Amino acid sequence: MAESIPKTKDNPQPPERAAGHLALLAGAPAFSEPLHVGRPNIGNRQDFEDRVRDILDRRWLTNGGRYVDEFERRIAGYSGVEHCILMSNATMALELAIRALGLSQEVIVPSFTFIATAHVLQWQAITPVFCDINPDTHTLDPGQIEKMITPRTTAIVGVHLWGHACDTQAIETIARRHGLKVLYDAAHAFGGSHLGRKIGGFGDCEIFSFHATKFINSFEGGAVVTNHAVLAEKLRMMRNFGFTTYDDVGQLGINAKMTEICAAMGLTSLEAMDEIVAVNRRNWEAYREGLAALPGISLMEYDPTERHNYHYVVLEVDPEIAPLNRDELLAVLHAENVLARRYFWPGCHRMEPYRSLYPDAHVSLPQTERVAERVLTLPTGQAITPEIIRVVCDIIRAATENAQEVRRLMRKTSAA
Ligand code: T4K
Repeated sequence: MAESIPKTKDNPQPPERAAGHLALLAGAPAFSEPLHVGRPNIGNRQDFEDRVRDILDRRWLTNGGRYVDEFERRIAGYSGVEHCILMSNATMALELAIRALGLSQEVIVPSFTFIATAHVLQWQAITPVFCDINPDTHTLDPGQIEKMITPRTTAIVGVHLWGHACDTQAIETIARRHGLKVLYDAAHAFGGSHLGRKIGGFGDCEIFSFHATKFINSFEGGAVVTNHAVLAEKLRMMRNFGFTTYDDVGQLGINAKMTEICAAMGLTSLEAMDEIVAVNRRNWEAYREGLAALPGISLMEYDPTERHNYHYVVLEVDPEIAPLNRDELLAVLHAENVLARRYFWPGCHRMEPYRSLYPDAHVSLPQTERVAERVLTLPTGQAITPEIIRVVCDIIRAATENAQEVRRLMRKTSAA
């Protein structure tokens, strides 16, 4: 059993609020404490504490160990792949996978993603060639990929954003045609399926994140999953300085090992997986009901024929139709202590070093730019209840119904 949610200041319970009573217009915020988007799911504390005690008793803290081994086996088993190589975080996992696959020169990647996906390439002197997305799925648009391929292209990195799988069939057909490697940043997608198969076994390898803010968390953590034994062996060496035996180093390596305590948290979190999915799904459905029929505001759907972790509640605000645009709505929510986030605005290509290095990248990214201006992610997870969601939805409804007044006040505040 995952822990129940105590009514503490970390899990604020909303007061009753009259519709139209917005903090921006008058009065106190709806929530006395901030409602975060990435509040971690904890799982069974007793099981975690028992594991920590065992780790301390056995004095085996890192460099492999019982819990890392078990977490690796369980991730591989769940994802239906032969090999799982745990790492200190998904950024290191991506970086090592890119190096182990021998990528160089140019790699095609979306710009609408967390900055780590681009940084791991640039960090290794590989040019991230930003490719546009499909506005319906927010993942790479296969129709745009071939336009970005040059003789220097070595790979395609797809991102299963929000847990929605990329069009793997189209991507892999293109990759085969041009002799490119394929890897997937599946940081958001653990527990999901695609074409009836578990996410994890697509492309040359896939990368999961187990960061605190993710569906399954190990405080910090990540993994490469793959069916390629040689690649797996190389990655195991690379994450441990390249050691092959106690005394010999067979290749260049680094320290990207996961600790035992992180694996203990990961296992505890994994054991609560079904409950977390159920809560995430319940929350997503509560938002869908609460936000139904609001002009220009839509909740991103999950494909009902596949498995999902329902970890992200993604709102799209169409500025042509909605009475308030995304940023105005964000300001309203923040005034109420609802710390919604505009992931992944403004797109990697609009952040450094990319905006200086590739100032024309935006020309081929019209959908990325459009989507980045519309998206808002809302708080969910085990710290969020349907009662809280009802208040968040009431705030959004009240804001859109009082849009003129909200705008007038915002202008007044920014002029002051
Ligand atoms: N690829 C993709 C597609 C990714 O989204 C990510 C990470 C990666 C690769 C790289 O994975 P890792 O190397 O991190 O394993 C957060 C996470 O730090 C990041 O892991 C995640 N994506 C990204 C989407 O979200 P920030 O900059 O938004 O973090 P921060 O500190 O603002 O926290 C987010 C919210 O969560 C805040 O409202 C506070 C709350 N929070 C956070 C932590 C850490 C808590 O309530 N408790 C906590 O312990 O990046």
